Amino acid sequence: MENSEDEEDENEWRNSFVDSSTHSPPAAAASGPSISKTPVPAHRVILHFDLDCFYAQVEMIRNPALREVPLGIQQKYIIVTCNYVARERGVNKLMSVTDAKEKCPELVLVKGEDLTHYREMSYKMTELLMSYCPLVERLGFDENFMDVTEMVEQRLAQTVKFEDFSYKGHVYNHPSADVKASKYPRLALGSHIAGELREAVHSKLGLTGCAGIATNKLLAKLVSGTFKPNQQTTLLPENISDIMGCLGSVRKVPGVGHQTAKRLQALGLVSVKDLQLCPLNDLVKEFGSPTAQRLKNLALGVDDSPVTCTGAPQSLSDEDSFKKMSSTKEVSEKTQQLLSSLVERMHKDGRQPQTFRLTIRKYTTTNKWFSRESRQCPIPNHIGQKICSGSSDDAVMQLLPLAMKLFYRMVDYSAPFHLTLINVCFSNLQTRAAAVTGKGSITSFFSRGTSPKKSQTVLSQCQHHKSYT
Ligand code: DCP
Ligand code: MG
Ligand code: MG
Repeated sequence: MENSEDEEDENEWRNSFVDSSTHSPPAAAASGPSISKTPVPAHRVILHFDLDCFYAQVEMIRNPALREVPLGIQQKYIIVTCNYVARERGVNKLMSVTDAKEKCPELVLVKGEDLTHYREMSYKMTELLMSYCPLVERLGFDENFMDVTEMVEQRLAQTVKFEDFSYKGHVYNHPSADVKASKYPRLALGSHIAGELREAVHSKLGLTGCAGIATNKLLAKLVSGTFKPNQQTTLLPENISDIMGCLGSVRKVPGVGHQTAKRLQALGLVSVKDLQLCPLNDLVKEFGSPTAQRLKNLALGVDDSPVTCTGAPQSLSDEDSFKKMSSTKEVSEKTQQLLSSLVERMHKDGRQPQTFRLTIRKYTTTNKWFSRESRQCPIPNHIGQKICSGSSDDAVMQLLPLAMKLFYRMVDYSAPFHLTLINVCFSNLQTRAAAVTGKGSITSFFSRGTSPKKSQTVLSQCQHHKSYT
């Protein structure tokens, strides 16, 4: 929570659905079905995976003794997540440490401010899924969408008798034993693929998680948490209105964020039902046609947005927040510390960053969380090369004066100041191939340790799949 995830992860979350008031979504994600130019397959099978108590699982893998005890992962004064032993004893995600200790005095706490291990495991998970089918899209650190339509079609062609098997796992609002696979055979096959993938994730990475199986991303995400932990649920088309109706507030619809919910509330629309019943024209007046249509569709469980191959992050960043920082010495020390870990990650990534950005948050009583300011500058080639070649200490020492220059452009240090956050970010990341062709590339990220040939194949499949989006 305190350290930022890769920016791309943050953007993905917004781009995937509708609430993008501060980011412009890519054309494909922005377009509602009414203006979408390229058709999507009629019978998609989309999976959504969400790992169980993710940070806690990573810590339990690192130290198996923690499996037996109630475990909380602490960032500053908050328990960002806890294992299921702790949840049985009344501890919840995002509880304050004080409240959690009160509920469960025997709670064991592990600090979770350094995201290195979580990030590594997160990308291993995506990479593993991509080795089965390249159409994988990350959503945050512990979630992935996967479009398995083609895998399903291949299996469908080989399957003769559906009477012999049923759905794997739960079926939303049905006892699953009662539903025959011959009813929606594609979803039934999808449920088996999801089961196999969850098994692979468990045997290869030691992680458990939930999966949702449905005909689009929105529904797959909504249904995946129906039974937790370590279970999976399929949503049949006839139960779409049930699951949407259960949501209650519009805020529960993935992609309807705070800003959109506020604007909907101003129109008197609070529940999903209100949104379903609202005349489209009223929404068009407030949001414009594409967004209005998109909102209406989301409320009805309709989502044509494609699963978009994530590829490597577009930028790498790290940040820390604190109660008060008010001297340039502290700013310089903190920036140096953040740069050290960022430069190390950048080196492992292998690409050369072209741009450096410094972001700060100044303390204000009125607008505590939304007052970030940033400045950026190009990174001189000789520093970029130092990052790539692993001369990390040198690179940090040369980046620090650049960072401080950007800082002085935002803060008048001759007067008192009060910062609550510093973020350092590398963007415009270029591979050597990209430097030659002048194009951005995502080849290096997932292919570390694999042959270039293999990553090329996966990528060309990605591009092939993307072509229908
Ligand atoms: N996280 C965080 N700050 C937040 C929300 C989440 O640092 N405000 C981190 C900790 C979680 C991870 O992201 O482990 C994934 O978030 P989830 O909401 O998926 O929660 P968990 O995976 O921990 O639990 P669950 O089993 O309910 O999915
Ligand atoms: Mg999770
Ligand atoms: Mg999650």
